[in-house]
Amino acid sequence: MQEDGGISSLFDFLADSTDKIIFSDATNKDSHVPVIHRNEINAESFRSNYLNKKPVKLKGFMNQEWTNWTPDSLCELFKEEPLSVLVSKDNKNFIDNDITCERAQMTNTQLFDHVFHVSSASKRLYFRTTLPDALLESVDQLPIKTLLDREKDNTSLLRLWVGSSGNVTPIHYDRCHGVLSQIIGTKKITLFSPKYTSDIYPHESHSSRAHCSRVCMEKWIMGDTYQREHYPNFDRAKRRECILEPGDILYTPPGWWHHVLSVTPCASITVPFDMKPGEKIPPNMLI
Ligand SMILES: O=C(O)CCC(=O)C(=O)O
Repeated sequence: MQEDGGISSLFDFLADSTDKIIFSDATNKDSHVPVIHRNEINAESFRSNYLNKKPVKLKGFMNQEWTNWTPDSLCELFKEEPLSVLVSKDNKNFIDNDITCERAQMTNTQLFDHVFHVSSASKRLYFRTTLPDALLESVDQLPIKTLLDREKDNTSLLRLWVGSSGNVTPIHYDRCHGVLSQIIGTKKITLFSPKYTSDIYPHESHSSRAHCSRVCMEKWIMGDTYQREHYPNFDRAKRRECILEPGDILYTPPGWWHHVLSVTPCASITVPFDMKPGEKIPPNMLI
């Protein structure tokens, strides 16, 4: 697949899927997240151009050993434990709460066989877990740490995400710097600047979902009457799109809204870096 211009080449791949709509909807006002190769950036230029400013896709920042992980070798890391896995109530959207998801217990082979070898459309699964030691060692080697200048971050915040093709993490923002590192499979991420917050229609500020949008992007794009009537300004929010493939890393600044679609079965690692005192807090995080 080509670099981010490869969005159109995903059409065939998604034939007969409603997700196709997302790929076909790109308009002139949408744009792609910039792509930077390791030899084109250093810590200083990263800080002046991207840190706390805008998302960027980074290539060449993951060691080979990361992308050598396979479904089978990841599966082996979990053979001792029964796994608690998210099952989406609408078989599409995954937020870790009782409104959106239930939990199922299964063994490592049941999970990995289902996600990677069974057609997942009937029952999509998302497994989100802290990192086993073998993966933590790989994260310690992550060259992106030199860009972010964060050597001593809290490793308990790191997560491995293993999920089915078609899984959606709906539009939300995080309070930390996000580093989404793709190990297996392809994800499509759509991002919106915090300046579009009113067009994103967040849940009430006092609710536990204040960092989540009320808009269902897929339904909105397909012209769903309820969505169009209740969230009429959603298309004022300029979308930035990014395709992540194994070895790619997406940096997302705090407060940036994002929507993540797993285009294929995927394994990714999220490396959240807390904001430092003195960093400018986006207005949507202050509400
Ligand atoms: O990969 C996903 O499904 C969601 C990841 C995400 O939202 C994040 O890293 O902030």
